Amino acid sequence: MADYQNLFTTVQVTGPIHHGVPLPPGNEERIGEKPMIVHLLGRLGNAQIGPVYLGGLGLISLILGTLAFNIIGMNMLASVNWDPIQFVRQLFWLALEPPAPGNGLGLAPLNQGGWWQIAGLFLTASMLFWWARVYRRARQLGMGTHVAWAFAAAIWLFLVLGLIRPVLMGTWGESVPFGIFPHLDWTAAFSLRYGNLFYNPFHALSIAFLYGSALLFAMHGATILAVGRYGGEREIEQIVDRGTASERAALFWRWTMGFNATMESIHRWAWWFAVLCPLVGGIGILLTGTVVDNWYLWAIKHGVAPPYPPVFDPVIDPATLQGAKP
Ligand code: 07D
Ligand code: 07D
Repeated sequence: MADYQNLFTTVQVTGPIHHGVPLPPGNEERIGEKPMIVHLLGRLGNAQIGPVYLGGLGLISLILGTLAFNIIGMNMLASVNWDPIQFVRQLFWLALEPPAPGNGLGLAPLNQGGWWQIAGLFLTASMLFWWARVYRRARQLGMGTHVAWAFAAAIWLFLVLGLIRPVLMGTWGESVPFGIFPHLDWTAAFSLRYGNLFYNPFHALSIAFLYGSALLFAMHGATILAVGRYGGEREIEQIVDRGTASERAALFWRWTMGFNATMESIHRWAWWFAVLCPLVGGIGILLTGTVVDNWYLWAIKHGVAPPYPPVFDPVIDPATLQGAKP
């Protein structure tokens, strides 16, 4: 028996090409006046490609981002003696490292972190221009700026990791290298150096929001697909009427858990969970090394973690040992 199922299949209805609403005066023309229909992309999302709005902010952001990306790539290529084979083979291990800790906040020689500083400057500027683009595009379409503020939460963590905290610590050496595995090594080393990030309550909160985001996304995606047979993804006409897919979706959760979201509130939950993940994370990173030097000892002091039973020697703060300070 043919069953209605929608986990992998999509219906692609192709109508007249749609350009979207006109933009207010002061905007540029959109690029790609003859949009394309790509069937394979239609299986993922919408089949129509373009038109796209580039604009000044978009152009600057793309140029700066490309510059940063190329500086990082060229430095990685130089680190394997300009050998393209080794570049591909070792790509995941290659890095563009920040200046050494001893250099403080000054400009470093190009090959001792200077390129990292330039790439970081371009990447940061590119990100901020893209943020401004997201903000302005939303305004020009008469939308709220919710996407921009959610993006700002991610940029906040990014700035804490690579700019704000290093400046507070007084050295670029505290910031993250560019590179796939090198940035993971940095993350592990950071946790170890500051006494195990698991004892940082903001890291724990960030994880709860990360896992919560995945849970909410799974519940929401599943619920809407489950009422797709009643047109549940067509939210507007669903909100007010009895007997709709929307009402079934709500009843499903009320009868399963005793409580349900509404068509609006579920998106608010999603927004807050996603936003709070990097937002509280950034607070946790900002406190590390500036206010709290060792999260494990902090946790013992505040009764968060139990001290080891007295059969062991007392735990010594490694920062008090000889050779710990540079
Ligand atoms: C799926 C949207 C698409 C985005 C993608 C990322 C680049 C980098 C450039 C080599 C969910 C595009 C990647 C442009 C290439 C160069 C120079 C988003 C989706 C596909 N990380 N991290 C990854 C970044 C930090 C950590 C992957 C960026 C912190 C751990 C990818 C930043 C810490 C793990 C990546 C950043 C940290 C990763 C997949 C910036 C703590 C993994 C990302 C700008 C937060 C995972 C090999 C993904 C992995 C992973 C990018 C920062 C920890 C390369 C751009 C310093 C533990 N990180 N990361 O899917 O597989 O995101 O690593 O701050 O296990 Mg990371
Ligand atoms: C990275 C925001 C910046 C990204 C931006 C995007 C481009 C791409 C290109 C389009 C993700 C820029 C995009 C440039 C353009 C294209 C192609 C957001 C970012 C602006 N941890 N941990 C977190 C867990 C441990 C450590 C957060 C779990 C260990 C450090 C998250 C575990 C140690 C840091 C989290 C675990 C450790 C974190 C990240 C388990 C390592 C951070 C949230 C189960 C041994 C970061 C407070 C996020 C943070 C962070 C999860 C373990 C270290 C919740 C589940 C104990 C140093 N960890 N972690 O949104 O905020 O990232 O901590 O073990 O800095 Mg952790």
